[in-house]
Amino acid sequence: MALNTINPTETNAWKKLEMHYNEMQKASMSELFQLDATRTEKFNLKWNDFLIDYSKNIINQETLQLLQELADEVGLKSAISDYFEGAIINQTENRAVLHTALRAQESAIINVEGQNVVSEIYEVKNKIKAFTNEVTSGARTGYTGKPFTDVVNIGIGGSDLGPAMAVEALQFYKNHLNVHFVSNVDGDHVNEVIKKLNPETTLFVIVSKTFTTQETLTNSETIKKWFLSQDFGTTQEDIAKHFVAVSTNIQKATEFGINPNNVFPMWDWVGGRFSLWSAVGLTISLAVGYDNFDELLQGANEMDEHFKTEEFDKNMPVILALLSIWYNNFFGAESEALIPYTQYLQKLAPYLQQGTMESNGKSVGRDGKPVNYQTGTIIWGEPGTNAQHAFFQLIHQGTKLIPADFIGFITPLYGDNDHHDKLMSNFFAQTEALMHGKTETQVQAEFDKQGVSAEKAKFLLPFKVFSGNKPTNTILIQKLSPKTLGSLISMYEHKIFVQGIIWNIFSFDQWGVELGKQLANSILEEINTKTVKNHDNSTAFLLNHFLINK
Ligand code: G6Q
Repeated sequence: MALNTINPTETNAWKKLEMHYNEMQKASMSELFQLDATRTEKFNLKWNDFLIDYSKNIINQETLQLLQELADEVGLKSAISDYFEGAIINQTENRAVLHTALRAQESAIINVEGQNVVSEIYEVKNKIKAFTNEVTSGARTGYTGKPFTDVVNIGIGGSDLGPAMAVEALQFYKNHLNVHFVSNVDGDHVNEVIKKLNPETTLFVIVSKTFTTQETLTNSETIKKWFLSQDFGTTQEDIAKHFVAVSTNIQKATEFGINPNNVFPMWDWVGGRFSLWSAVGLTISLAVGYDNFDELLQGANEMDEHFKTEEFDKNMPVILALLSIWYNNFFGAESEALIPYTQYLQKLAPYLQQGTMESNGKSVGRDGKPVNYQTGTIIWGEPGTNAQHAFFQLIHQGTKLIPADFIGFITPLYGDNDHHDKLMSNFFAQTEALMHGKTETQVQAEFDKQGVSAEKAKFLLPFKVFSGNKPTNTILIQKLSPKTLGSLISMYEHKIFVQGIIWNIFSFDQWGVELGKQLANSILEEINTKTVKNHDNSTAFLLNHFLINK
């Protein structure tokens, strides 16, 4: 079934939201709190180990009501069913979108073109499990009989960012294996990694859905060449012991020298940026053990069920998506910040940048016509408290409205409460300060207390005032674990989906990325043959400068 093609701006709810925005644009959150002592009770969600307090937003109950009407009018409910049931919702590539099936229970029935895919998924999961156990136990060895000590994930984009983010996030749960990632075609990247490796004890996982990606193939060939260098006494046959692949293209992987038994299949209904739940997550499983990998999937599955079954007013991904639409489309916010108060989630923002911006960075509606409203939000962020010492200035006192998600955990993994209490006091203090700001009276009172002269106070006062009223969501989770990480990622995946449905765009293709792949290939040919062909003046000038000076 095809998704509908409703222009959201033509819905009744949108028109009502525009009028409502005129009333709300000057609303003060601090005042809203003063007027309603039960505000937080109304605007928080509790589910499993998650609490989301979204009361620090420029909303009232009518805002939420109208945003939900918008979701109803664009047919979100039936779109969610289509998504989970394997309908061809990636219409421009004629594919289902079923990363949710990868974390479904074994008893689930999910059909793609009339065939239940769950048993195939579990076959691959069992293969991941067996392989992981062989590597981590030392039963599987390299060409000199030594157990593996290092794993190198070779992939880019969706075949890199998810595993890299999750391995970093789950460092606390890691085993003895050293894990490395090679993604960029920049030769300096791969050479820096090679420098740290011993060929006898290193396992290479080539992750490429297509097995045609220039960066990944170039890096894999460079590593293969290094692996076969005479000093190591390796032979062609040893490749099969040290290289495995994750791909839909078994033939190409075999041509590289990989034993077909060591190719972990994936499916075209898994989009790269949503693929960490498939065999693309093999490196995660190797790094933290299969049971933890399975817990990650379990956590995602539980969030899937929440999203699929919960009413919109209690549904975490839906509420987060609607709030984001409110700021993006009515307040004209240009970006959103994502601030995890844990160093482990330092790669969360880059990871979700791909998920969010590759999915919803579209300007043509599902009806093939250009959209006349804003889509894709820009996501950025860094862990707190580091971010506070850097770009928070602009969030507090800049000219732009930047709604922010603050993600924090109640229990620290190493149990260091001294550090954790300091960390979390910053976490709570920031959202409070962003909301209340600091008034002239408060600043003046501080000056009086400090004995600042009247003249100096007059000069400094405007710079020390904070207007406040900056919206935040506080996402407070019990503890960072494979399971809660799975739920967190799944929550953001579904937020992306909801936004794409409301914006009437196709979230699961990426023609902009495909374009980049083609363009680079034709310029490479010109660099190889040292013949600069027809380009605009600037590009020709740059290419010539590069060729002359290289
Ligand atoms: C993700 C994108 C893109 C893709 C990479 C790698 O949704 O399509 O980031 O994952 O281009 O592609 P391969 O896995 O085919 O090498």
